[in-house]
Amino acid sequence: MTSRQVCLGWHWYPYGYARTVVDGDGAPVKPFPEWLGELGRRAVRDTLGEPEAAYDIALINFYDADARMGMHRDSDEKSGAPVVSLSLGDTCVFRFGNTESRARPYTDVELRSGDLFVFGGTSWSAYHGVPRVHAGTAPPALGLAGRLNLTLRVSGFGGG
Ligand SMILES: O=C(O)CCC(=O)C(=O)O
Repeated sequence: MTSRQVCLGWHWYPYGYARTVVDGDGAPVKPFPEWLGELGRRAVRDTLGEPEAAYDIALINFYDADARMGMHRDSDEKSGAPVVSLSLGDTCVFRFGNTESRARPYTDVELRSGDLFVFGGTSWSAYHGVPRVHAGTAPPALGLAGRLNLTLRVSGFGGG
């Protein structure tokens, strides 16, 4: 992965979560804001009609023109609640694969600024990645050079 990442609520590192930036400066992780939790709940309500889950993690990835994210699965959370992904800035190619391996079959879709994507049910454990960013395609009014992606997740860790 060559995107740059910051986390809210819980800090992800390969391959687990911590309350501090254990693989960086050791600082406490920044809080997860309530408005992002509401955005996650609303997305799941509107797309899947599923009962509301308590979102408590945001992984925020910044992609410059050369950044990529390899095929992987999100499997370090204890909850199987849908993952909500929100894209801002440059358009990317998002590769959505299968649940067995990083290899084909997969589908490439373009995620544009403002697109919201929900991985629920069996899709929750599908391999996925970002093989390409189309530099310079962000809406000018956003004032963002590059791509930001936020994924909202439910840790299921309990205890707050
Ligand atoms: O940037 C994206 O659209 C995908 C992000 C992702 O796969 C992740 O955070 O696990």
